[in-house]
Amino acid sequence: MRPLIAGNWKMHGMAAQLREIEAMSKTVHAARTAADVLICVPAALLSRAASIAAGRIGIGGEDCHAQASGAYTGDCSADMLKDAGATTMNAGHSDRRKYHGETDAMVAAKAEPARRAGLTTIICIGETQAQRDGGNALAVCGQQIAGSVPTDLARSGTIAIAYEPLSAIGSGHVPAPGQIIEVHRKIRECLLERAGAAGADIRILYGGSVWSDNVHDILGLADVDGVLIGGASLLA
Ligand code: G2H
Repeated sequence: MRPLIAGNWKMHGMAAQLREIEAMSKTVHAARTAADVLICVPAALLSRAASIAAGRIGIGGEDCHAQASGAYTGDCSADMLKDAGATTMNAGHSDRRKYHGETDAMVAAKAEPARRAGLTTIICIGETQAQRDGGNALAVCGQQIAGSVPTDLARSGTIAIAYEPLSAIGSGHVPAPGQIIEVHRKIRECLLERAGAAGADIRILYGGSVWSDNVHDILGLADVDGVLIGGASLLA
C-alpha cells in the first residue's frame, strides 16, 4: 500500500509558515516521492495552504462539525473544509477527545458528512496509559473502531485510521515496535470484520512522537501504512 505521511500542525502556524508548505510541496512534486504527503492545518490557514500547495500535496482540516451549517459559532463544516481546498480531515484526534469531550459517536457523526463532502477522514484512536497498564489497550482500541468508524464508510474507501497511544503524543516516548505491531494488527482485524475485504485497503497510520530519526523504522513495521506527525511537522 502506498504510505501516507501526514503532518498535523494542531493550533500552530501563521501565514509566514505557509512558505514551508510551498517549499515542501515543490520538493515532493519534483522528487515524485513514493508516499502521499498531507499537511493538516488550522482552519484559518486552510484556503491559503491549499492554494500554495496547488495539488502537489494534500491539505487537510483538523476537525469539522457534524452538521452542514447552522448556529454553531466558531465551528466549520466538512463542506466548508472542502470548499477551502481540503482533501482530508482528522476526526477524533486525542486533543479533540481530551479538550472537547468528543466521544466515539461524535467522531462517527463527523465522518459521514465528510464523505459526502468528498473528504477522506483520518479517524484517530488510542488508549491511555492507565488503560494499557490495566491490560485493556487492545479492547479499548477495538471498541473505538467499533464506535468511531461507520461500517458503510469502512467499505467506501474514504477513511484512514491513526493509532495514537496517548502516552506517546508529544512526549518523545515511542512505544516498542511490538506494541505498535500488535495494535495495528488488532485494528486491521477490526476493519476486516466491519468492512470485509475492503478493510485490507484502509490505511492504518501510527502517530505519537514520530521524528526524522524514527520514521523509517516505524514505516517498516507490519500493518503501518503511514504516520501522523505533530511536533516534527512544524520544523522547517
Ligand atoms: C500525535 C502527533 C500528531 P506528536 O499523533 O497529532 O503529535 O507527533 O507531536 O506526538
